[in-house]
Amino acid sequence: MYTQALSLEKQQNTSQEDPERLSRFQARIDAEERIEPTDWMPAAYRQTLVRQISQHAHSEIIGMQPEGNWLTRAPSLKRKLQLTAKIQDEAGHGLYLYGAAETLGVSREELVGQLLSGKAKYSSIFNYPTLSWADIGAIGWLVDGAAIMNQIPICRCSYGPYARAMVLICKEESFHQRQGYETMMALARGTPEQKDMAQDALNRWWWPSVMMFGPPDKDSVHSEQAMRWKIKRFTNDELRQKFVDATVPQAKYLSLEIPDPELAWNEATQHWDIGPIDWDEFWRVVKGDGPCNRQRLAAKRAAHEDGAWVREAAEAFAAKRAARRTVPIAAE
Ligand code: BYC
Repeated sequence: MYTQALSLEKQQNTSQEDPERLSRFQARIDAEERIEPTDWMPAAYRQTLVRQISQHAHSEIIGMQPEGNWLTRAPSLKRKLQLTAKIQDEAGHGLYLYGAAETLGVSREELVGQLLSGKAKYSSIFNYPTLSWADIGAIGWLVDGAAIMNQIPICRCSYGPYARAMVLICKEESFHQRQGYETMMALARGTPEQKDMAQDALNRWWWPSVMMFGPPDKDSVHSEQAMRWKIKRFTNDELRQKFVDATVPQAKYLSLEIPDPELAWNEATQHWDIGPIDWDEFWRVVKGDGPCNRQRLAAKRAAHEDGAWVREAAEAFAAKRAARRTVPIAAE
């Protein structure tokens, strides 16, 4: 179906820059209509979605690695089960999102190839190491907390398959956030050493989580157009502020200190002001020079190679089944 839609679009592409057609498309977006895979869409809208959805999928897949690091060392059976389930959820999110990207006419092989070659981006946050068990709590609390803040509005994205995929994903992320916060709460109320672990994890994950929302609005190259197309509903800075406002009271409740001496309540704006963000660090990590970028890609490449036999077996099985299905029809 999607191949048909794509070839139809190729014919239509000749008139793609047709201003009337573009304004009809924009009018549908403005009227909050959902765009579906077989609908006409500007090539740039398609490209923006493929870029964003595939980066999102890669992030879910690479995001399994820092957490996977603690599976064998979780402090109890209950914690191990929780973490296993959470990591499985992330894998599911990745597959859902690759599926949503495929509706735009790009194959999963191509997208995974872009990740393995280092061409595709994934979230900066997953290039930081998980040094202690408390990091698992901090990831759930802060990283999933940031993810929810960013992703709830995507449930209202103008592109149907992405918006629908986000509904289930957000429900699960919300559960992950609670699991992380509860882990932090157990540590923060535990022994002094456990509380120190929780504080140390917050110290290391706070700024990378704040950076997750992307560059400041003035440097965000895609925001303006993505907002016009209602792919994004809030700018990077707006979402970052929402995250800070929601998280500061949560840290207070844990009696943990956010590692920002300039953090202050602003009576005039009714928001928390934060100190300067180290954007040099952000861009270093995004460009491949974070603490774990090489390790993450190497692990993904090795897993992909090790899994070649599974893909081959699945293909052979599918071919066998297809051949079986054609026999009775041929006999008729
Ligand atoms: N890391 O113009 P901008 C998760 C790039 S999954 C790396 O503002 P845009 C979770 C950006 O791609 C987390 N790169 O871009 C999973 C662009 O470069 P390109 C992922 C970043 O797209 C498991 C350039 O900077 N979430 O939460 O309008 C367990 C300029 O940026 C980052 C999603 O993917 C970054 N942090 O806005 C737990 C959500 N930020 O592409 C949790 C969907 C920016 O031109 N994605 N860049 O080469 C989005 O909402 C948007 O794509 C972003 C960026 C807000 C991330």
